[in-house]
Amino acid sequence: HTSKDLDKISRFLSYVLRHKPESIGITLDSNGWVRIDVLIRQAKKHRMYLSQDLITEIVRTNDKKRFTLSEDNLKIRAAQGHSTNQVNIAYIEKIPPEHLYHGTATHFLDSIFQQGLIAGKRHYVHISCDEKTAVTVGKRHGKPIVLRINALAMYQQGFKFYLADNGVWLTNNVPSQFLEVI
Ligand code: HQG
Repeated sequence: HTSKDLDKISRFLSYVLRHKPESIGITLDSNGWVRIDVLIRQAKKHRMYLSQDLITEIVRTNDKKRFTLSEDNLKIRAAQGHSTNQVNIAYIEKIPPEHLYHGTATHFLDSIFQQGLIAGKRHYVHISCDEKTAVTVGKRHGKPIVLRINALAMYQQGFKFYLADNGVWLTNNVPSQFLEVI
C-alpha cells in the first residue's frame, strides 16, 4: 500500500473510532474498543475496504500511534482524541513530570489566558511531553506557539493527569496560572 492509501484509511479510522462510529453503524464499548471483524464488515458497506493485515500495518506504521490493538488482536481503538459520547476510557492516572507542553496557535492565546485550556469538543486537553511535538500540534491551527504547563504543581493541587497508550498526556482543563508562554 502507498502511504497515501494508508493516510486515507488512518483518517477514516480516526473519524469512526474517535468521533462518529454511528456513521458506519458500529458501536464502541466504553473503553473505545470495537471488534475488527465488525469494523471490516461495516466499513465495506461504506466502500472502505479494510483487512486484518491492512489494519495491523496501519497500527504499526502510524506516525502518532493513533490506534491500539487489544492483546488478543481481535479489537482496535483510538488511543486518544475522542469526542463521541459512546466512549469514556478508563485511563490510568499518572504523576506528571514537572513540565509538560501544549502546542497551540497565537490567535487562541487571549482566550486561553482568560479561560485556561479547555477540552472543547474532545474529552480532554491534549498535552505533549516535549516542545518539538507541541510545535507540530500547534501548526495545525495557525502560527504555532508553545505553552509550558506546570504539571507537577497542578498535580500537587489535586488535578489529575492521564497518559494515553501513545504517550499523549491528558487532563480535564488547565487554569491559566499554570501556563507560561515559552
Ligand atoms: C485550543 C492531534 C481558545 C487548543 C494532536 C487547541 C493532539 C483554546 C484547540 C490532538 C482554549 C483545540 C489534540 C481556550 C484550548 N480558548 N482556544 N480557552 N483552550 N484551546 O485539535 O490539542 O493528529 O481539539 O490550544 O497531535 O490541537 O488528531 O486539540 O489549539 O494530540 O491524532 O483549542 O490531536 O492528533 O484543537 O490536538 P484540537 P489539539 P491527531
